[in-house]
Amino acid sequence: MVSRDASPSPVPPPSTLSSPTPETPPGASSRTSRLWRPALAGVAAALAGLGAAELAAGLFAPAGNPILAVGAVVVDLAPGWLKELVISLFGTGDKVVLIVSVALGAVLLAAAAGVLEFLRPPAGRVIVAASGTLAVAAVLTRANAAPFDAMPAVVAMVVAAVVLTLLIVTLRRMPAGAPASAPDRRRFLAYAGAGAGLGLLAAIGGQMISAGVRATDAARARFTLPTPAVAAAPVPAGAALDIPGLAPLITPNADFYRIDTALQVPRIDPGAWTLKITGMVENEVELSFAELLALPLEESTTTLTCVSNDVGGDLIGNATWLGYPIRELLARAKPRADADMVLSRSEDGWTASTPLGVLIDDRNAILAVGMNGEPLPLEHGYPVRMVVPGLYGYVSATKWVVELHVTRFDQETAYWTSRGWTERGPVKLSSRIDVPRQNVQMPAGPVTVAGVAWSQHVGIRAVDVRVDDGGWNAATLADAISADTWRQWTWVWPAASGRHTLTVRATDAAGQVQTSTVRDVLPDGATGLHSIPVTVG
Ligand SMILES: Nc1nc2c(c(=O)[nH]1)N[C@H]1C(S)=C(S)[C@@H](COP(=O)(O)O)O[C@H]1N2
Ligand SMILES: [Mo]
Repeated sequence: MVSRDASPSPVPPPSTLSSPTPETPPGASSRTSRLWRPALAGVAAALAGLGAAELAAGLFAPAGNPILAVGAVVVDLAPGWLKELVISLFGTGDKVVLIVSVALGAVLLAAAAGVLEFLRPPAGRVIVAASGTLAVAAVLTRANAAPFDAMPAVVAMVVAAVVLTLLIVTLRRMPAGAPASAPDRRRFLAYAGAGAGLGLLAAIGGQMISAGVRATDAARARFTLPTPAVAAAPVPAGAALDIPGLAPLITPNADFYRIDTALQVPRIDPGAWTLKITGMVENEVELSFAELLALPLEESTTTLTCVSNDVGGDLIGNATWLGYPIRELLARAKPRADADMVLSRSEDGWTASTPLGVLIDDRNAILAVGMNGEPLPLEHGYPVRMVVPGLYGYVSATKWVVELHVTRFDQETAYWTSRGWTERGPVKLSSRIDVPRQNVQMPAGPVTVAGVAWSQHVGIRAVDVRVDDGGWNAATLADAISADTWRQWTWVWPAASGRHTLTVRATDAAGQVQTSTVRDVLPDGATGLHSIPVTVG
C-alpha cells in the first residue's frame, strides 16, 4: 500500500482506482481502460513543458533548445552505422527525422511518467526531474554553452512537473469505483487539452521566433560588403604602438563593448529593411537596403564611447566603419529651417536625439553597414546603424536604425534623455592608463606606461603622466588616425622602489586640459583623472 492511504485527503488511493471493485460495472474497469487518462496527463504535461521550453529558447536562449541539444547528443552518441542508415534512408531529412524521434521519445516517456505518477507518486515527477536533468546536461555539454542556456530545459522540467501534478490530482478527485461522471471527465479532458494546446502554441511561437533568427543569420552570412567608393585613409605607420596590454588601435569586433537595452537582439530581414526620413522635412525619404548599398559608401575610422564609461573604464572602442553620410540623405529630405534635432529610432523602439547641426556639418556622421571589413555584427546593429563622431552613443549611435525623425529639442525627447541624461552629449576629453595594470608589482628600473586618450572630433594634442604628487611628464604620442579617433601614448618611467600612484591627463587640440574634477557618469559623462596604484621593488 502506498503511504497516501494514511493521508487525511479525501482522494482515494490510486490502487483502488486501478483495481476492479464490487461497485464497478463489469467490463468498464480493466486496467488498460483506466490508465489511458494518466498516460494522456503525462503527454499533455510533456507538451506543455516542451512548448514552454521552445518559446523560452526562441525568445532568450536559442542555444538552449532542449530537444535540439538532446538531438545533438544523440547524433554524437549514435553508432556510425545508424547515422549512415538514417542518412541513406532520409537524406537531408535526417535532421527532421532526428528531431521527430527525440520528440516522440519524450512523449512516450511522458506517457509512462503519467501512468507511474498515478500508480506510485511521485514516480512520474521523478522521471520528469531525471529527464530534465539529462536535458540540462545535454545543453551544457554543447560547444560554447553558457550557463543561461540551461534555462529552457529547466522551464520544461518545472512546467511539466506542475502540469502533471495538477492533472493527476484532478484524476484522483474522480470517484473511485464508478465510471467517472461526465463533468469530471470533461474537466480532466479540458485541463489536459489546455496544457497540450498551450504547449503546442508556445512551441509554434518559439519556432517562428527562432526561424527569424536563422533567416537573419543566414542573410548576414550571405551578405558581402560593397567595395568602398572612398577607402579609409591608411593608418599612419606610427599610430599603433606595439605594447603588450595596451588596447589595440582598432578594436576587433569580438572585443568591442556592447551597450543596449535589447534583451533579445533585433533580427531584421535586410530585404525588408527600410529607412524613413520623416517629420519636419520638405520631402519624406524612404530608402531600402539595396538602395543604400548602391550609394557610394565611404570608410571612416571613428571611436565610439558610452556616456556610462567611468574614468578608466572600457566602454569605448575604435572601428573602421563603412557607411553613407547622413548629411547627403538629409539634403534629399530638406529639413525645415526651424528643425534642430533628429530623433533616430531603432527597430525595437529605442530612440536617440542628435543635434541636426552635427548631422549636416562636414563631420562623418554616417549610416553604417560595415564594421572593420565585416557586415555589422547583429549585436552592433545589423543591418544598419548610426555612427556620429564626437557624441556619446546614447545621443547618436542608434543600432538597428529604421527612422530619422526630423524635429525640435523642445518638442521631443529620446530614450535616455527622458530618463535624466542631458539632451546633448558631446564626448568629454579623457584618457586612460592601460599599462601597467593597477596593483601590479614590478622591479625598480624603467617601466613602460601606456594608454589611450580621446576627444573625438577635436583631437588630442598632448598627454602627461604624473607619479604620486610630482610634476607632469610629457608622454610620447603615437600618430593620430584623425581627430575622430583615440590616440595611443607611452611614457617610460624610471621607477623607484615603493608604493606609487600613476595619474594621466590629456590636453585636446583646442588647448583644453582634462579636468581633475571628479563627476559621476550621470547626467552627461564622467570627469576626473585616471589614477592607478602600483608597487615597485
Ligand atoms: N537600438 C539601440 N541602439 C543603441 C543603444 C540601444 O540601447 N538600442 N544604445 C546606445 C548606446 S548607449 C551606446 S554607448 C552605443 C553602443 O554601441 P555598441 O554596442 O555597438 O558598442 O549604442 C547606442 N545605440
Ligand atoms: Mo551608451
